[in-house]
Amino acid sequence: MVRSNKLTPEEREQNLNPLLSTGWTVQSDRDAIYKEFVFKNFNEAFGFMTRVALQAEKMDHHPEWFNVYNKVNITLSSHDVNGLSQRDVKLATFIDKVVGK
Ligand code: H2B
Repeated sequence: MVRSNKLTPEEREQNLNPLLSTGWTVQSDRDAIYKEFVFKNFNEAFGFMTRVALQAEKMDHHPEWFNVYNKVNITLSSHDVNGLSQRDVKLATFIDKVVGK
């Protein structure tokens, strides 16, 4: 299993900044990104979660998330490097693609 390293300042500029412009934010208390997604109802939210879950399992990279009814709050970080890696960038990009925004 190839695990990627913590993002360098250059990678943050190149790969992380585009995600911040779609609504992801860097947590103030840890090196992780966070975004809240709102859907029409639970069915839409859970359908979204199912698609993300299948991709996460394929990547062996899993979200920290919290769902209530139509809202899904997602935090991404790479526990093995105690911070952000390219795996977080890849999963966040996939998640944005699933919701189409
Ligand atoms: N998910 C996330 N977000 N970070 C990790 O470091 C991580 C993971 N590590 N999923 C994986 C699983 C590791 O625990 C397994 C053993 O490959």
